[in-house]
Amino acid sequence: MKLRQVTWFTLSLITVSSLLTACSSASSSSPPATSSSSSSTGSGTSGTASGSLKTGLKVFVIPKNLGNPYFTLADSVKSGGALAALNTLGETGSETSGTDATPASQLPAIQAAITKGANALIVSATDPTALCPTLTSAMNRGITVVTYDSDAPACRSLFINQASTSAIGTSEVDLIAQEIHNKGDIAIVSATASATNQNAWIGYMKTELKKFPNIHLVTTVYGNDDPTTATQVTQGLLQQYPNLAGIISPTTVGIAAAAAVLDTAKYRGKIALTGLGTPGALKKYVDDGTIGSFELWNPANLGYLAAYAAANLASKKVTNAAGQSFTAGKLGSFTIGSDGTILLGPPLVFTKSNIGNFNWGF
Ligand code: RAM
Repeated sequence: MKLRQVTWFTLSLITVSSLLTACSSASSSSPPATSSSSSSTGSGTSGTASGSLKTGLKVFVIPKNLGNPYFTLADSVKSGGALAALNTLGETGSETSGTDATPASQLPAIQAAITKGANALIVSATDPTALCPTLTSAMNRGITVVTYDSDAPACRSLFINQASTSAIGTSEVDLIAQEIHNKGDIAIVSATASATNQNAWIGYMKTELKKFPNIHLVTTVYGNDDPTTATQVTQGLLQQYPNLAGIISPTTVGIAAAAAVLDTAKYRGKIALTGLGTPGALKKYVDDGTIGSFELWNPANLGYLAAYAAANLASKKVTNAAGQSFTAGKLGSFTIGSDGTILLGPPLVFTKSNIGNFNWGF
């Protein structure tokens, strides 16, 4: 194992152990009594532990799509995600989007939120080019726009980044390289071709692959964050590239679909699989050897942090200038970095030895 890998794994394992307590308390905390979609008659100011943030803000959480378990974790009250944080802060939070991870599906939800009098939008961008005209006009009307998970850099104030973009891309390649002993053809099963986060990670994967002259990326296919499509494109890969040694799927929907396809005697242990997935969905594949290791951050913490960032920004407690800090409840203090980006922290690496400690995700 190379030194950089050792450092990455060590960091991740440290993170695993230090977050164990936080993860379990997040999932066991009971939701507040306030309804996540209750109506509000206007914003006020609270003098609570959150500081003098405005309360009653209408905050719309707009994931790439509804029905994606990753975003259910990031957003919901039950998981301790964005809506839980908004409830705690006394805001009026609701989650809305389309059912497909496309701008055609997501844009009407953004427009409807603006029409309903949104004070703040928390958006995972399906396609920055398609979304920016609407998000820019929202900002011009004084609406706070924060992105999380997938950025739209030209039309938001803050981006809540789940983990270092370069480290995700680099480590995904390092994980598959380890599995296939630095040799063979690999493919990527991505989400959508227009998603900022997927493309940024893939960009860093391609850079990292230059260090592995005997590994060849044969293609990238797109499952569109849809289980059926992800299954079909994975099956297509196996037919088209019978000598495939490994697959990287940096999407929770994609890796779960690919794992189900590879979980047969024909492929298990012969075609390596890694990517970004939830431990709840992938534990059985790690246990039976279909997956050696994969990564993810805690999606609920990502949504929770995005909610605190949006509330602080909408309350004018921070701007998007670098160097300012704010407290995000149980997660502690965060500082705004360059380009208006706030970093959640290093992701976790899940293997057979630790996956039993995590049950979130489905
Ligand atoms: C999918 C989405 C999301 C990504 C995760 C890892 O659910 O594509 O944007 O961050 O996977």
